[in-house]
Amino acid sequence: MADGVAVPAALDGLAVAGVAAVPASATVPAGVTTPDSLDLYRTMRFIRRFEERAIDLVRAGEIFSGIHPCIGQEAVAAGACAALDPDDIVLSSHRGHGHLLAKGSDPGRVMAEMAGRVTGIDKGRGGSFHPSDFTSGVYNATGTVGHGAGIAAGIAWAAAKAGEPKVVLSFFGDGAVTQGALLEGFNLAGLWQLPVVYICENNRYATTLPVETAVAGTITGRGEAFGIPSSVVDGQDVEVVHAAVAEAVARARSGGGPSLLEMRTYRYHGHHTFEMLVRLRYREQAEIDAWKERDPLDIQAARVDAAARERVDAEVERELDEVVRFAVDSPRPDPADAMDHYYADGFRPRPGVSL
Ligand SMILES: Cc1ncc(C[n+]2csc(CCOP(=O)(O)OP(=O)(O)O)c2C)c(N)n1
Repeated sequence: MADGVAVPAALDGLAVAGVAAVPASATVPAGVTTPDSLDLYRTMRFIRRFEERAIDLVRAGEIFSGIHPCIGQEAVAAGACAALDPDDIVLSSHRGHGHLLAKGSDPGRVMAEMAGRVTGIDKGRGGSFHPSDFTSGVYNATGTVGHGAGIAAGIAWAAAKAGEPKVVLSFFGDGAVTQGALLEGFNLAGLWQLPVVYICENNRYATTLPVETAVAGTITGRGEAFGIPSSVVDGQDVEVVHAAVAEAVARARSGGGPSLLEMRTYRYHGHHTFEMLVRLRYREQAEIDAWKERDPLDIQAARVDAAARERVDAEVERELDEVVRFAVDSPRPDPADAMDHYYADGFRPRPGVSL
């Protein structure tokens, strides 16, 4: 594990100021296994190439609805999920492919879901935006920005009541911190000391809205207001992310309550692949280029053996060939089944009530 990295002067003024102060002290807590640096690199490489392949499928018309790529933000998903146990729960968002893959979802079934195929994790009903995968512990990503924070508190409360040692990791963007529902979730998590780790992926934009034009005060201040230990983390460095999340997870698991971690990161692509068609002028190319100077894959690649990294890159390509083949070759749902799988097994709406 690295001891943390200094933030280059080139990034001053891009809202990463203050990042260096936090990761330097982020160390993996005693008793927690340190992930292998090459494994972390592999997860990030897999997420990036998976999404690049998915963008190809959008262009080819195999994925109809487009996607929200997390390219550039891979260190957050990879580092955070590496700090979880298989039984822990992840609440994701509309930008959730990286969370699913890092938590252990079957990549072929995730791609098939994005392509609307019956072999997908939600039988092709959830698509790229609203996936859930109960086998890997990734619960439904609601389309309503900010609402996952309350659902996370509810799941954590239920687990605590049941005496299960689960931790819930709730991902959301900087746009979500302006939603009232998120503060309701923070309040309950703080009040009842629930085992939730809130992770804000501050990629600086909510669709086209820059964070500094939308968010009053600070993001961490919102956690502190509810008595939740809150800190800013360098979201470009997967080992720093892992150490910070591992510390928060250990505290939550031992009854120490919630945490809020604001990960400073950046998305290279548009908000959604519709930006491939429409050039939205809300950020300068120079800003994108400056963030690419601290690309999360490059930071991690410098820590691993070059030959091992090349081997991993080749393995990832071979695996993704299979993933894409599986998704594209899988059948689409039969329109006659359109109303199936709306409800949880065993649940039926009351007669006369339409939900
Ligand atoms: C309550 C609510 N308001 C608006 C929207 C429309 N919307 C979808 S994604 C998005 C931007 C979210 O930005 P952020 O939370 O920063 O996440 P990011 O897209 O950057 O990952 C918005 C406004 C929504 N889905 N829900």
